[in-house]
Amino acid sequence: MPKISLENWKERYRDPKIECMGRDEMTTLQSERLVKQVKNVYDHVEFYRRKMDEIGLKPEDIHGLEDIGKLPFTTKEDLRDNYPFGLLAVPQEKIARVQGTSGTTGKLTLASYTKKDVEVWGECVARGLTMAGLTSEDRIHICYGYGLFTGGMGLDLGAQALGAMAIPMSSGNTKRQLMCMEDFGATAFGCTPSYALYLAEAAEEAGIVDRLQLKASVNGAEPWTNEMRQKIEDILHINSFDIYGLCEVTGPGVAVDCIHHKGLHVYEDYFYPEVINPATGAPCEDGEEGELVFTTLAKEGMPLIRYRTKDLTSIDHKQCACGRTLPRIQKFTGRTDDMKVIRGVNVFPTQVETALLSMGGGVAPHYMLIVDRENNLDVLTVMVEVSEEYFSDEIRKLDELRDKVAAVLKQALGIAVRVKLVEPKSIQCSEGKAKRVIDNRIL
Ligand code: DLL
Repeated sequence: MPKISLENWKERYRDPKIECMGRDEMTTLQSERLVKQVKNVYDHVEFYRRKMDEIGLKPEDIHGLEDIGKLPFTTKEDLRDNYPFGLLAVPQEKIARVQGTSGTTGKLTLASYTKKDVEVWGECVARGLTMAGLTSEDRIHICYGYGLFTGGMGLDLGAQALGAMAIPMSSGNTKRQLMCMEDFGATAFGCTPSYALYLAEAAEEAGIVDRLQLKASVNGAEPWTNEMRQKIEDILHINSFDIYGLCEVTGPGVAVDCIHHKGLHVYEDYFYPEVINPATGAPCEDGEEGELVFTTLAKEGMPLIRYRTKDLTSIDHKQCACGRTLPRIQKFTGRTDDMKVIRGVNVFPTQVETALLSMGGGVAPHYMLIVDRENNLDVLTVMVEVSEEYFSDEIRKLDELRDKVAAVLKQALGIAVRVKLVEPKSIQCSEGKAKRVIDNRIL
């Protein structure tokens, strides 16, 4: 299929009223939802009630968006402290599904959704798929993982809401992915951008690009550049779109970019975005870089008030060339913490530390993570210092230890890891905050 050019692109909206709503009308809608949500969490979530009481804030003090700055922030650490179900605003039997992602301490970050939350999630993804030019006639090959990770289920729900055909492949086995793409006549696919490029190159190598009927891809869960998008588009002759989300807020479908690729449109009727200075908490101007913060305006299961994503970006409220008034966030420039997204999986250096410490003898908790991109796929190498006695020992024992460390790390992180055992004291100790990650990827 030839790639559709910008000139020939017909803008489509799933919900034109919301997507092109005037600023005043949107502010009124958001204000009404915020007031209701604040009262809801105050009445039903002890954590929020306590936090508001501590600063003498009552729900009646929140009259609309203009008062949002009075509300305290919520952090990933708050989620951890209330793990797994401490932040629910409904009884547990109302929870229709849970989704999760890696947390900082080996525990998951868990998010709970009611039936209505799941519907809203599907609706938001469907808005994004529509923005990518897809309709009920499309066949969407989903090679995001299914499971606690929101990628597979999120795209699936979006395809369902759109009335399109979902092809739930999950990740892995590239040959089989390509065979099914061709045999089932997939017209679109979703996966991480790094895997999309890998798939594209595999299709090219196998000489099957012309036999595929693809016209679009929807990629996210990790940072990627416009150059990478162009590469995927050029190989497969498709249009590729960036999709963002996090399980706490909803999975994929919090924001998606349109054909103009000038930022990702945030579905602000459900997820109110703020960009703040991460050090002071003060709001940033449009165009100024800071930390993205979300308030879930209509979430029932686990509503979040001013949730700090740790993702760094800037926001633009000007109307887009596509006609949408939904504000756009720029591609992320990094995070405020040391989390790395590797092959779509969130990895914290502290997870490595916890796993190494749990192993007992043989290894020291001195380590370094090195992330590379080989053949367009992320590769994680973990350098680990070995205790003195092991180093003077026979090679076989070292090999065994390396395999054991690799198995333990794979179990802890959920991705395969290359392990390099190194001599004691060979990993550089930095002064002050330890530098635990070297990221050689050009993102
Ligand atoms: O990664 C949800 C998702 C699935 C988004 C599939 C898109 C496609 P989590 O596992 O909770 O959720 O990880 C969320 O991943 O805070 C960002 O740091 C990063 N991230 C997600 N999407 C993008 C993107 C899913 N498009 C964390 N660009 C977020 C850059 C992204 N980073």
